[in-house]
Amino acid sequence: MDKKKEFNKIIKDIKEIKIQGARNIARAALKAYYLIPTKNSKNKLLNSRPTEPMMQNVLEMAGKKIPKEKILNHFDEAQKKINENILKLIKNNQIIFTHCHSTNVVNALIYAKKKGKRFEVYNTETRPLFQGRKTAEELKRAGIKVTMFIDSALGVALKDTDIIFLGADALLKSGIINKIGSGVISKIAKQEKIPVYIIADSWKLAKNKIPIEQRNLNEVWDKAPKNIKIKNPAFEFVDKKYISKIVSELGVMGYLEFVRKIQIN
Ligand code: RUB
Repeated sequence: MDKKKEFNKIIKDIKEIKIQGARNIARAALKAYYLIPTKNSKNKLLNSRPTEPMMQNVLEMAGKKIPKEKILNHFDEAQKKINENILKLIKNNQIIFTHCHSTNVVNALIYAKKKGKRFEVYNTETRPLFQGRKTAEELKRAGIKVTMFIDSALGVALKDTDIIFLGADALLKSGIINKIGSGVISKIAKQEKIPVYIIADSWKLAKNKIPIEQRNLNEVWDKAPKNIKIKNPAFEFVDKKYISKIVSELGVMGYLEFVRKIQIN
């Protein structure tokens, strides 16, 4: 495939959510940028998903001539540290709840399993695009016991849950943004006294205001009758007061400590 074709294919796949999750989007955007490293391609990439700070951050670094290897290596190096950090949090025989699909979360759980931790996972299917199925399949392939619930059963699922791991798309001073549903999960968790851990690479820090992405209405109801109003917000804010700890490559920290460490404005 020539460079232009490959570049356009990556943009198309990001727009159509074939490439999904903050980390995968940032990685794919970098790959595309290095194929055609111009200001124009950077703008095209930024516009393909304007709500992804990790993509914004890595493209900014790439534009500043920070060595390609240094940026590319970060993803796996950060994941390795996250994996080690998460290990300390999981106790044997726990039920861990997760939502949507987060590479940072899934990789860390697979690592914990490899290291001999015994636990099972409850997850949600995550309508309308069902990214929860991707999570369930990947965990199952790694030999982890998974039980999937429809989204509206999350209250039931949380009744048996010991600990919640959520990914993040954006890390803000006041909290995080993650897949729609993360807000209500965190509120129930607080009420039920279930700890909520955000598992995220610190490069997801948001330097600009991040709008909540509103997605295609057809995802919710294809060919819906004209007079029915549909909303499809894809992400949701989780206030720091609901976050027990954030697990990043920098360690396991309270949210305020983390904010101070990475200096979010
Ligand atoms: C994915 C999602 C993930 C974060 C973090 O939403 O909300 O929790 O992006 O993922 P979508 P990761 O599928 O709509 O992109 O850990 O992979 O960066």
